[in-house]
Amino acid sequence: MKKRLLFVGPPGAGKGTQAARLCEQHGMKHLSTGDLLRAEVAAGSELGKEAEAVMNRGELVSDALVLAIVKGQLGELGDGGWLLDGFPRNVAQAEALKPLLTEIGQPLEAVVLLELDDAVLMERMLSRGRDDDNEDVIRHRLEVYRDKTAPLIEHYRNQDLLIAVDAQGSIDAITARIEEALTGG
Ligand code: B4P
Repeated sequence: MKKRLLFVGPPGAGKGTQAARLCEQHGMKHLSTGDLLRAEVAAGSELGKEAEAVMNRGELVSDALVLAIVKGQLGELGDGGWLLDGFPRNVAQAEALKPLLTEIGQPLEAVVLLELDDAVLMERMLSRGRDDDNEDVIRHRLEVYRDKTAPLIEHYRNQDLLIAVDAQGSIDAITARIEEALTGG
């Protein structure tokens, strides 16, 4: 199975949910920029204070801040495989990531795109109830996704790395779909 991965998809598509399961089942390291940012917010660090307002507006945190966090974690990736969840979020972050992975001798093997309708995304996020999960903010996050993150789909398709997976259905069914896609089935 391919084990050096990125997850891309609209907010609420289930990237965090599926990434945690896949990493647990296959002994891979899970690196979620959303979780790392929320940990900084909870710790009340300077970085967290800067990120909190941006996240609660549904905007993307600055590339410099996210890259600083990711760079600090790359040494911890190990050699059992890894999954970057929610990063990169735009083409600039993707371009910054590539040489960092080359430097550690661990190039990317696949980019999993989780695809889901807006109505289902909205429903899932409203029931999750995180601080940045109210209807206006979610709408804005969907716009930001289309504007800034969706261009990554073409970016990685052109590099022959993109695998699109239908993210509708039960959590188990989606995990099975992802595993099948990653083993070339
Ligand atoms: P993230 O933490 O990445 O979260 P997300 O996109 O909102 O959700 P995800 O797709 O992981 O969905 P989840 O599994 O939770 O981003 C949050 C914010 O952080 C961003 O808006 C941004 O401000 C900032 N940020 C993060 N990375 C950044 C970067 N690289 N650059 C700049 N800013 C960055 O699932 C959603 C809900 O659905 C859950 O309640 C789950 O239980 C449920 N669910 C999942 N699968 C389901 C299924 N199959 N059926 C029913 N419910 C399901």
